[in-house]
Amino acid sequence: MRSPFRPAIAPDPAILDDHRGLIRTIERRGILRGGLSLGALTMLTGCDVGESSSIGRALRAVSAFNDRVQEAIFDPNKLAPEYPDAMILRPPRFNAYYEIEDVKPVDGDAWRLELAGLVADKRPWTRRQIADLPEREMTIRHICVEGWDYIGQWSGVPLRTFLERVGADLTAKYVAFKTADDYPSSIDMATALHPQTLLATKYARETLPDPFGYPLRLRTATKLGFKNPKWITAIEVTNTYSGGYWEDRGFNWHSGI
Ligand SMILES: Nc1nc2c(c(=O)[nH]1)N[C@H]1C(S)=C(S)[C@@H](COP(=O)(O)O)O[C@H]1N2
Ligand SMILES: [Mo]
Repeated sequence: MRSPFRPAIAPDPAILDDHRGLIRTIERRGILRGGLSLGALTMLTGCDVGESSSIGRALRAVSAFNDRVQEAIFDPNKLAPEYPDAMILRPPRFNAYYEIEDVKPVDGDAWRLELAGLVADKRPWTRRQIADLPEREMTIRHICVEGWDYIGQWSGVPLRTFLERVGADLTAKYVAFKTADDYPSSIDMATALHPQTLLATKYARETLPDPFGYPLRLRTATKLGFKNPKWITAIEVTNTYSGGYWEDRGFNWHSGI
């Protein structure tokens, strides 16, 4: 069954059709991680070297334009479709910027969720404290830009509930995340407050398995897979744009409906 839910504007498929293939290409060509501009990506995807910077500039402009359009059309009250339990994929499909064998499990007892930025109460949270918060469950479609998707069921505290609890400034522009595997990510406040945006601690009603973000990950029904950081260690509420792992490598920042 095809879902009617598809991101309104796909994240620059013309630039990058397979981000894992891209990483391999980047590694093969010996270009350092982190120092890659969209212009360099354009070169990797086969454009003439001489044109790369102007094309890069044009692509960046298109991407920034897409971000503005997507933000403007985002409907905070519109819910993404949910599905019956029978459709839940077990186990879920794994993805990261590295292979599943290289996942380093997080020690849940030592783990703390740090808070930063425009938040009144910055005391760190333990796993138990988070487990005591009200929980919501959602069975939604996970869509990866690589071109695959699956139905998954996640539960956890709505990010809105959590942000209210810690006295976050809900008029701030962004909510940014840090993770145990150095995969920064950030989302707009409207998405952070959407009812289908959770700090998930469970998959299919069981504690999240290590590869899928134990002990805490973001799960939002209105964004592409890469905007759902796993193994979250810190949350910052801010008015300063901070991008993200794939966002800094050319993916559309908004990447949602
Ligand atoms: N910390 C972290 N979160 C991450 C990633 C990652 O590499 N590191 N990959 C993203 C991508 S591209 C996808 S599609 C989803 C995959 O989530 P899943 O393994 O639960 O299906 O996680 C996202 N969150
Ligand atoms: Mo993805």
